[in-house]
Amino acid sequence: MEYFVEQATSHREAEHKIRTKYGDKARIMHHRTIRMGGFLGLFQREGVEVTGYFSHEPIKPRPEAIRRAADLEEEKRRLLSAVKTDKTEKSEQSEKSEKSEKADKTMEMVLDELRRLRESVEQPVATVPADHPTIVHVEEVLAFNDFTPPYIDDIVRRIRSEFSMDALEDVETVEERVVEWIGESIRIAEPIRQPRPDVFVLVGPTGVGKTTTIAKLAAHYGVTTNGSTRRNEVRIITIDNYRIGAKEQIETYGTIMGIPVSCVDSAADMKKQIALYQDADVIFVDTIGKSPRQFSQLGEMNEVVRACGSNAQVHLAVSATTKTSDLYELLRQFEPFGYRSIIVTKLDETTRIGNVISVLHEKQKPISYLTDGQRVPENLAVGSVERLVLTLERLRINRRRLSERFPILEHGDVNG
Ligand SMILES: Nc1nc2c(ncn2[C@@H]2O[C@H](COP(=O)(O)OP(=O)(O)OP(=O)(O)O)[C@@H](O)[C@H]2O)c(=O)[nH]1
Ligand SMILES: [Mg+2]
Repeated sequence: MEYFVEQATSHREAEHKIRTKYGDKARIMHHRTIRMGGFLGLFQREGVEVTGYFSHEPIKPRPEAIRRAADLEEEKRRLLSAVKTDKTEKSEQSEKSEKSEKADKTMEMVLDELRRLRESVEQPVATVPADHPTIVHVEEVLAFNDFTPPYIDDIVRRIRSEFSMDALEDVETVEERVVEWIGESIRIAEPIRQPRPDVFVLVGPTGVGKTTTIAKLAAHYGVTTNGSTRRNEVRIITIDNYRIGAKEQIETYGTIMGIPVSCVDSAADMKKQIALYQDADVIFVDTIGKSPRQFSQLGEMNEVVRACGSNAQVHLAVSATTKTSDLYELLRQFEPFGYRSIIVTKLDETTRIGNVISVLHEKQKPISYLTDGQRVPENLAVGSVERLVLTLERLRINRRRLSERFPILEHGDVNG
C-alpha cells in the first residue's frame, strides 16, 4: 500500500488529479483546507490538501458494477441475436444489397447501444467520498446530539446522493438541508377530536412526569388563563391509590383548579367512574408509574386502562433524558396499552435529544405534547418540530425557514 498527498484548488480538482494519477484504487483518507501559491504570503488562495493511499492489489468490483456488467452482457447477447435473425430472414428473401445496407444500420445501432451501456457501467456509483470534511462535520454534530448510528448513516447517504462535490463546499446549505430532513423525520400527532367525553390516559415509567403533565393538561383544557371562566368540563381519575402521597398530589392540583378528582382501583370501578362522568368534555386518567420490567403489574394496570373504553386515547410519557436502549425497551413494553402517541417530558433537562428523535422516527411514533419544566400549567406545549429542532446544538438553524416549513399544528380545545 502506498500513501499520497495531493494539493489542488478545489475538491473536484483534487479528486480528478488523484483519479488520473493513481486510478480507481486510490482511497481518500483526509481533506484539509490550506493556503496555496502567492509570494511571501501575498496573493495566496485557498486550496485543499488530500491525503490517501492506494493498494497494488486488484480491487474487487462493487456488486452494483458486477450487476451492471452482467446486464451489459445480456443486452449485448440480445442485440447480436436480433441482428442474426434479421440477417437470416433477409437472406432468404435474396434482397442482397438492401439487406447489407440495413444490416449495417442495425449494426451501427447495436454499437451505439453498446457504447451507451458501457458508459453507464463505467460511471462511478457515488462520486462524493464518505469522508468528505463536510460529511464528517455533519456526522460529528449529529453524534454530539446523540442521534443513533443508523439515523446518522441515513443522513450521510442522503447527503452523498443529493450533493455534488462542489455543492458540499457550502456547509451552511448542507446543514440547512440536514435540519430539514431531521424536521421531516419527526411525526406530530394530529389533533384528536372524539365524541364526548374524550378520555385521555397517560401511561409511562416511574417519575417521568405523568401526574404533573395531567395537571398541566387539565389546566390547559379546563381553566382559562385568568382562572375565572371554565373552558371545558374536565375531570381527573387516578389509579394511583396505593402509594402514600400519590393521590394527594393530584388532588391538590384538582382543588387548586376546581377540577374534580376521583380515585379508582379496579376495572369495574373505572367503568363506573367513566359512566358517572359522561357529562364531562374530557376525562384525564393518571396511571401508576411502573418500570417497564414489572410485567405482571403492567398487565393488571392494562385491565384498568381498558375499562376506560375503546375510544380512550392512550399517550405514553417518555423523558427526553432516557437513554437509547431504555427507549426501545419502554416503547416495546408499553405496546400492549395501544398508545397512539408520545408525550416527551423534561425537555428542559437535556439538549441532546437526537436519540429520542431517532428512535421515535424508527418506530414511527408521533409526538402529541412536550413538557419542559415543573411549573403547572406553563411548561406544556403541543408537539412541535420547531421546538424539538431548536433544542439541538451546534447546527446552524434558520429559525424563520424552520417555522415556515414546519408550522405548529394547533391541537385546540377538545371540542373546538
Ligand atoms: N425538569 C422537569 N421536571 C419535571 C417535568 N415534569 C415533571 N417534572 C418533575 O418530575 C418529578 C416527578 O413528576 P411526577 O409528575 O410525579 O411523575 P410521575 O410520572 O407521575 O411519577 P410516578 O407517579 O411516581 O411514576 C416531579 O418533581 C416533577 O416536578 C418537566 O417537564 N421538567
Ligand atoms: Mg404520578
